[in-house]
Amino acid sequence: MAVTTLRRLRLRTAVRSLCPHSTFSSPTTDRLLSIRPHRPFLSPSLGQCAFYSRRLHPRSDRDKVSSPTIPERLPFSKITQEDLAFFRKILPGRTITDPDVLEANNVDWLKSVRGFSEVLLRPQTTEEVSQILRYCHSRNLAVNPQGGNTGLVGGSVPVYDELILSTALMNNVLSFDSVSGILTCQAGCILENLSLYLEERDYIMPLDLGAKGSCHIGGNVATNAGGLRLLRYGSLRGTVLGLEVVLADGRVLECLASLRKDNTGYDLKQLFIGSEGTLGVITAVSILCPRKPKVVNVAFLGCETFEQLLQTFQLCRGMLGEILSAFEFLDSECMRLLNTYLKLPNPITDSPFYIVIETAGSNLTHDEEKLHTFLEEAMTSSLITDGTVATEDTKIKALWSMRERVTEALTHDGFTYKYDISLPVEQIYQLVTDMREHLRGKAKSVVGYGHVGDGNLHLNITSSAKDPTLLAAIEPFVYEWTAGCQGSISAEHGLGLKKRNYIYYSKPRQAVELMGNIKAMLDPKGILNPYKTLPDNLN
Ligand code: FAD
Ligand code: 2HG
Ligand code: ZN
Repeated sequence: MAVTTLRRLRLRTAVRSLCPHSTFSSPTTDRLLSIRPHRPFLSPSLGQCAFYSRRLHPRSDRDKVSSPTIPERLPFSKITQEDLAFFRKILPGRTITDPDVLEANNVDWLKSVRGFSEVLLRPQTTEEVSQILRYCHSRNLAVNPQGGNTGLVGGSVPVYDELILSTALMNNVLSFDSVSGILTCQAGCILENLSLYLEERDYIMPLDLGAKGSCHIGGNVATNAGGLRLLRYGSLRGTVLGLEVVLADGRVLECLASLRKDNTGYDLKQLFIGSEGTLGVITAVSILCPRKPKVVNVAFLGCETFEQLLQTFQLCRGMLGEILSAFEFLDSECMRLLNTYLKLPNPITDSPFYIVIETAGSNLTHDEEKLHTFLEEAMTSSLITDGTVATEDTKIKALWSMRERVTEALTHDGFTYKYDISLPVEQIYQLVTDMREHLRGKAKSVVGYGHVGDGNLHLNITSSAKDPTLLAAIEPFVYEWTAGCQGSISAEHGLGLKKRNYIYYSKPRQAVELMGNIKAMLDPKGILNPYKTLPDNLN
């Protein structure tokens, strides 16, 4: 029986290489721009209902959050004609005030929050960013740094009338060393463009994510984005070697070292990685890139239980070892949404869980043999029930779409409540099961997917429209559950506007206070991305 099933696996591989997945759409560079969901915008006051409609009940010191509401507009200056004249002088043709153009910059990717900025600044150089911030600092004007605006926690758009400082025109590669693999580029380079640039030179970016067609490397660093390759290449905290950052008062902090090792004092760049635009504007990044693997295989597998999925992960780590580059999962609810809204057919038989395994190595025979031995073992032990393997680029992309496009499919299902949770890996799906039971049909869909290899669950819950009653049932349940397992309430997306008041579920008060001290030291007037990341009382 196991042999038959395995033969089917092999057969599927062969069939895939003969007939392309014509029904799959392959990713394009502008895909993200064309899939913006169409749902009504929320004003900040309405947004309040969405994200802050209830107070948390303090149970311990950690839980004593300040008022979970959007704070009043802080006393920043309002932009004047003189201010505009200054910006137009330093950024001729790149100081945008046309409300139609500004619309896309005022609304987040999820169309869940919107700001009311009247000015978009598009600098091209670090010197221009420095001039902008020096001026804003002296005038007490608030600034919202923005990259590709694909952030999922409401951090990328203004809350009120903060000026939007976009890195869209800061998109040059500054240098690439083909011996060390160190790339230095401006912050506004689109991740996918960098990947293409590197692939031509036999290298790849150490990170990859579904938003690659729009997100900027500066935005990735500012959110410390994880993504699909973290299992293999680690976090940006390890691969980013240097940063150039413009501080709130316009000073340029040049920490753009391109060294693998550098223990001279505090590692200041780490402060800016994951700081979500609240401590400085990242203007350039130096990053260590891995060699492009010669052979890539992707397996899409079906599994009956999450327990078996975890056992498959264990087996996979042991048997694939150094060639394993990703281990991702989605549940059958995700598959239903992919089928329904994106018309992506299931490439294998229906299963409660699906796994995407990627191997990346240098020897075709060695890698394929390893993968097939692993698959044979997984099938013989009945850990997986069905599967298909892709070896060609277009088919690999098609299989990856099944995982990467879940976020997009969800936007068609209704209003989405998103949770990005880090947990001990053996507990990650229990939260989905418990949440389903807890909500007892109150939600339209409750789906689980994510980065198993990193212990990172994406729990997404939809309803046909924004639903405060549903929200009240989800929160603080989800945060208490997570804190109960010593998990993190934000594994990789950051806190932004939406999650900042829940920080105490994952960080002790003392640590949050220290964060406030650092913010006050680097940005004493609080002009950089106000109302984000830190809780209300520290903003
Ligand atoms: P933006 O959204 O523009 O900004 C995000 C934050 O960074 C904001 O707070 C902003 O102020 C700040 N910022 C941006 N640029 C700078 C800068 N130069 N200097 C200082 N601050 C700056 N995230 C993951 O971790 N893993 C995933 O797998 C993943 N997949 C995604 C898939 C989809 C379809 C989408 C829509 C999002 C996904 N994300 C994922 C969310 C992720 O945070 C972003 O996609 C990405 O890292 C943000 O980059 P951006 O350029 O769009 O930044
Ligand atoms: C992913 O891993 C992203 O696909 C997005 O981090 C997750 O939309 C989400 O919740
Ligand atoms: Zn993710």
